[in-house]
Amino acid sequence: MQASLRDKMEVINSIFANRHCSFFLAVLLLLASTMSLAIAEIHHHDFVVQATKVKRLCQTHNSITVNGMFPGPTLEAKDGDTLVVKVVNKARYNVTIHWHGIRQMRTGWADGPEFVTQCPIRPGGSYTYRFTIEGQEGTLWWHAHSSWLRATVYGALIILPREGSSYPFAKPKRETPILLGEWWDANPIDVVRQSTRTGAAPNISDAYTINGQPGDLYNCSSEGN
Ligand SMILES: [Cu+2]
Repeated sequence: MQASLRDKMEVINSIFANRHCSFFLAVLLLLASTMSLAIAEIHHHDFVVQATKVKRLCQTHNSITVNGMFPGPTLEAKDGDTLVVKVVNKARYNVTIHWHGIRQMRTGWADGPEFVTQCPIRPGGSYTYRFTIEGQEGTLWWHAHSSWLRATVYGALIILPREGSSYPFAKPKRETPILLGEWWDANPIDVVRQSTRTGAAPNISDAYTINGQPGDLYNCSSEGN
C-alpha cells in the first residue's frame, strides 16, 4: 500500500517537473521569437508600372518603368526582413515582377514568373508581393517577368546582413550598385514580337548600359541623355 503511494507521488513529481521544464521552454521560445521580431522589419513599397518618356541615343521612347524611374528604385532590406511590394499596373501590357535570386520559402506565389506562379497583372490591375528574406545577403535584382518588359523594368535589391552580423569581408569604403543592361532603339515588346512572328533571332540591342546609361562612346550620351 505504502509502496504504491510512493509510486504515485513519484509520478506526480515527475509530471510537475516536466510541466516546470515545459514552462521554462515556453518562456524561452517566447523571448526568442520577440527578439527576432524586434530586429526584423517589414518594408512596404509601391511600384507603379507606367509608360515614361526616356531619352537615350538621341531618341525619346515611351518606355515602361517603375515609378517613372529607369532603372527602377533600389530596394534595401536586411536578412530576416519582410518585403511587401504593391505593384499597380498602369501600363498597356501585362506585367509581373520577379525577385531574382530570392529563395521563396513557403511564398511561391510571390516569385513572379507569369503563368508559372501567378497570372499576370492586367492593365489597370494590381498585385501585392509579400515575402521574407531568409538566410540570404548581398546584392540581387528585381525585374519584370512578362515578355520583354524586363528590358526597362528592373532595379537593384540589396540585402544587408542581420543586425550585429556583417558581410564576410572588410567593410568597403563606398558601395554603389552597378546594373548592367541593354538598350533597344525601339519598343522592346515589338522586337520580341517580330522575332516570334518570323522565327528569326530578335534584333540585337543598340547599346549596352551601366545604370541605364549607354556611356561616352554612344551618340548623345555627353548630354546626359
Ligand atoms: Cu530573373
